[in-house]
Amino acid sequence: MRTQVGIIGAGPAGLLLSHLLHLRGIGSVVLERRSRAHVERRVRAGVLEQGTVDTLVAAGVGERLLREGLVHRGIELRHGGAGHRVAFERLVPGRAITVYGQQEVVKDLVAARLAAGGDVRFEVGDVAVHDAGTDRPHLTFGGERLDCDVIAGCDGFHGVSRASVPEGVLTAYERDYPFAWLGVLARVRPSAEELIYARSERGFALHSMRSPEISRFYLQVPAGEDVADWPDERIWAELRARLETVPGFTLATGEIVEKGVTPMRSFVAEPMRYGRLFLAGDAAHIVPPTGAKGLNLAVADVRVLTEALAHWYATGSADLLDGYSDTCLRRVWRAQHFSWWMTTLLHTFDSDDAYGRRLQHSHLDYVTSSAAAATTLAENYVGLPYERDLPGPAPAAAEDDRNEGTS
Ligand code: RFL
Ligand code: PHB
Repeated sequence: MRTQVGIIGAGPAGLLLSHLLHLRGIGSVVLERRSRAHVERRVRAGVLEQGTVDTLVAAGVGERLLREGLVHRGIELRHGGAGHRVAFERLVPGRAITVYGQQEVVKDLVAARLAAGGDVRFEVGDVAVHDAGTDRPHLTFGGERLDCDVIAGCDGFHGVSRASVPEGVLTAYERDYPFAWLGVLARVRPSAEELIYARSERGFALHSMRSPEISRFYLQVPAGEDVADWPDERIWAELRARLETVPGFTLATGEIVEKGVTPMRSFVAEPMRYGRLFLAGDAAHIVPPTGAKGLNLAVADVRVLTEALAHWYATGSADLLDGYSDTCLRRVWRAQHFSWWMTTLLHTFDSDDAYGRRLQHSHLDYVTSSAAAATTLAENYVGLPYERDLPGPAPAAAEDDRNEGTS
């Protein structure tokens, strides 16, 4: 069997890549280890940057997103007995986020791929990458062989793509955090219109949502926590203790329909490429979810990869493919910093001494009282524009070049 681009993984990265390539007339086959029902039910991200929404809409998969997605023009930071709104409309005019579940994005993409006759195979076991360092890469799975021009590793953090790269090619940069997030989905109306990022002495809590009837919550818990130790009553009591810290706020409670513990990790593999294998999304990098960036980075990566592949097929020039990793890494590292920054701003660290806690309070006070600091948060949270993803020198360097030319 042969295709142009062999894609491993039917998460947002793999599915969107397959769809964007299709729109450029480039064929692909997507190989996914889990069942369709499983990937469509997996509860994960919820915050889409403006650029992600624009990408999905332009690709023709945004119809339900535009209808059902909740547009938010601010978030609340809650600490020290007060709530502070970070108002996007004032700080970053014209930019907003949309709350729409990742599994809904996945459902929309699967439906679009299948409607267009796309080849997406679920429950495909033992996918293996071969000869990625040559110009004849191929994949094997279940006794079959898929020859391709290039392979896209979109198989998440625990996939086979990155693991197949020979020792010494990639450099990993990482940081673990001494806590995890307990995520909860509940059948109850949201208790506020916007997301609430709450820092308390008991730990971080996040109030989010999926729809006017479904709320999504997260609690900072110790790393390695067992979800069995969190019966529903304990979850509600802890959410109340961390969120009901401002006058007049009452947490609405209801039936908990899903809960799970997610480790917190920062990770980047460089370069995001080995020969004809290109890594995209969580296969190449992980951010702690506090900045809501993981899914958005996956979308940004596959946009860049699509452009690079389209250019290669149209002209034979590998210039953009050669720039793929550097182009993506610029956005990736900005998101790494922002996600680490939000995480350290809002979580409690057992290791923190009195000095560390004072620093954190001062930082929170600054972000919630200075327009400059709040603008930094807002600009990163709603997402930086895609112009940053153009190959070539960073804007500052370009400016210097111009100055030199005119002096
Ligand atoms: P995915 O979604 O992990 O998809 C990878 C796919 O590859 C499959 N796979 C394989 N298939 C074949 N062979 C193999 N050997 C395979 N190994 C794996 C897997 O089954 C899966 O279907 O990676 P992708 O596409 O790169 O997408 C990344 C996002 O899923 C991730 O970054 C986000 O969910 C992160 N994230 C958030 N991102 C945001 O932008 N905004 C948020 O609000 C946000 N909140 C979150 C999050 C992630 C969370 N968890 C659970 C990690 C909240 C949480 C709690
Ligand atoms: C979510 O709604 O799942 C969500 C929102 C904001 C985050 C992370 C997750 O920072």
